[in-house]
Amino acid sequence: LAAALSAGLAAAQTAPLTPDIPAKFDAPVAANDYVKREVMIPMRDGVKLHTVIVIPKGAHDAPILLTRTPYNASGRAERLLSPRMLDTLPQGDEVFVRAGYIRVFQDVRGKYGSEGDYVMTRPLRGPLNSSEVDHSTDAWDTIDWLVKHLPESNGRVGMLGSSYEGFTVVMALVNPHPALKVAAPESPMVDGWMGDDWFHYGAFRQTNFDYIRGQTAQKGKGDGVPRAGFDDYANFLAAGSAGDYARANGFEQLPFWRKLHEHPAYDTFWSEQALDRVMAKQPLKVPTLWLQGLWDQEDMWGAIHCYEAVEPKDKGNSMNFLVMGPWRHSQVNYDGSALGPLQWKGDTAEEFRRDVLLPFFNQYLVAGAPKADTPPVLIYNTGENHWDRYRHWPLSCDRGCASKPRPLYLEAGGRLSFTAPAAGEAKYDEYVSDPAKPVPYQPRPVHFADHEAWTRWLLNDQRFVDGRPDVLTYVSEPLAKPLHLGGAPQVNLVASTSGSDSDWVVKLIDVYPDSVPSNPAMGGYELPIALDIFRGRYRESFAEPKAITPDTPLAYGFRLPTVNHVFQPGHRIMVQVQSTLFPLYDRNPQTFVPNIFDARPGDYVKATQRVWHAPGQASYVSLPVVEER
Ligand code: PG9
Repeated sequence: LAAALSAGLAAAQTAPLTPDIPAKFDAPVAANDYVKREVMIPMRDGVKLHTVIVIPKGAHDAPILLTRTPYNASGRAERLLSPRMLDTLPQGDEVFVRAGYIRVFQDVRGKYGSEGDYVMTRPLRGPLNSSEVDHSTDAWDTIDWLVKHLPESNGRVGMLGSSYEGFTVVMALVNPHPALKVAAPESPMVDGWMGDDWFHYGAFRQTNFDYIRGQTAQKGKGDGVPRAGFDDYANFLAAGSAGDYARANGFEQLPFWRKLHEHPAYDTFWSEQALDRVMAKQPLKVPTLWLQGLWDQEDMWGAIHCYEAVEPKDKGNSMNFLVMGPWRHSQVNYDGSALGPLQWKGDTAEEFRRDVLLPFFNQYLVAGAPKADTPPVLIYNTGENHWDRYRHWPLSCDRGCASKPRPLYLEAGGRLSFTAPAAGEAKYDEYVSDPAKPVPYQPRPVHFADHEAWTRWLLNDQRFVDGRPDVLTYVSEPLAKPLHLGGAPQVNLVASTSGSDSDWVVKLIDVYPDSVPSNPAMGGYELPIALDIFRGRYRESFAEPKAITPDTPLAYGFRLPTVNHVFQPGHRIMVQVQSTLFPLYDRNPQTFVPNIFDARPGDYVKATQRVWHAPGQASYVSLPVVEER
């Protein structure tokens, strides 16, 4: 009997050579406080989009929060492996999880689990899109399906997302589905040529190479470009033009790179897909909270320009809302206690999500929710360290604002002054811009993959270049009283170059007092509050580049990013001018060539640059000064 028993036991045991990977493993889900459904939602052209739906267990009459992403819907709903919905969804979603929302992430067509063709920021149907589908129709079809297939929902949908995901929110606002009741495009990519991701005023951003390869070399997750050395300053200098870098790394195979290469100027390829122009043409039908960071190193253009484009049509001040936080790109969804050297009062991002975003969404999505106390404009005051609430924005502008901007003149001797330059002083300052020794945008070594460095470069202490012979520095006297800027500073540079093309970089800087006893590391800190680059060939027309007449003072006008900043007494205002910001921006060869992507080594020449400050040829930054009443 004993022998028979042990034989029986042996038969019940798992044989040593049983393959240890079963055909299928089902993780127990009974203990989860949520139900996850993965579905393929059919679009009007038959293409099915992979959609992850996370529903709180026992939900009924719950609102739906939708994000459409090129960044892997499954991954977006898997922060931690956990039976708790709060842990599995992203940090930014916590307030919505606590409020009982149904959360939906969807892969955009052609990426990750979705069928169809992927087109980078696919334009709306029209001259650039002859198909029957775009992100507006895909959002419509998705929302229609969700409200018909989720019995746990109350049939109301809100959309939210940052950057590319913000772009898909804006797209959903074009002919929106009636069940879309509220939206928050966060740092949406809106105009890729003027000032979001790809270019700034025509200067190409070379960080895009890693992004383009990572996103378009394959359907799923990809890699950046392999590099020979750690320092991308050296890597990109050795490569030559951006086009040379692309060729050496196989980018001709990637259609999106070919499109960029074929459209270096602001032709209809760009202007037709610029969403602020699209939004300007139609009244907003969905209450929308446009949102971005004040130091948004990726999408600085989109939210503020959409807000401004729509505002004239929002007569009742009831649809169009603006939030600008003291944040880097997408920081709204993470911890917002600090940025670079600056420490805020508490976690500004969490505070915003809890006290502003959630009540705003609840108002439109939850039956019986109270009306939220959402100011039309909520902007962090980065000099005084608090939120400001306004009815309108900007506070200071040439027409229709309570305050008018004041020109701050660049003067001889590196001075800045609110009075125009007088005759008799030196007429200009000059420097030599050498494309072989471009000014770095952050201290070397530059490593694009260093996420920390990338997220704070806009706040770097500019003393690391102040004093370089190819950087001009102008500085005011210490301020006797606070100076509040509320709006977008406007550059009016009168400059000449010995070359036939040139870039101009202008930085508006808050210089801390030499000694800051409470925070010694900030003594003398040169904090950029707004900076940008302008490609000189577009001086007369963004669509048609023209050679610059050498050695001739010409006016370059461009807008800097929006600020809400109070310069404190004892601080000084500084303006720096230079001609390169490398390797973030590709180098201008300083010789006019048809397409800078194809510049040859011989086209890169040193140029003598002059910034003029003579009567009638005054360079200035028009500051959106707020007259305190
Ligand atoms: N800034 C990123 C991006 C958006 C759209 C196009 C290309 C890049 C992003 O964070 O999604």
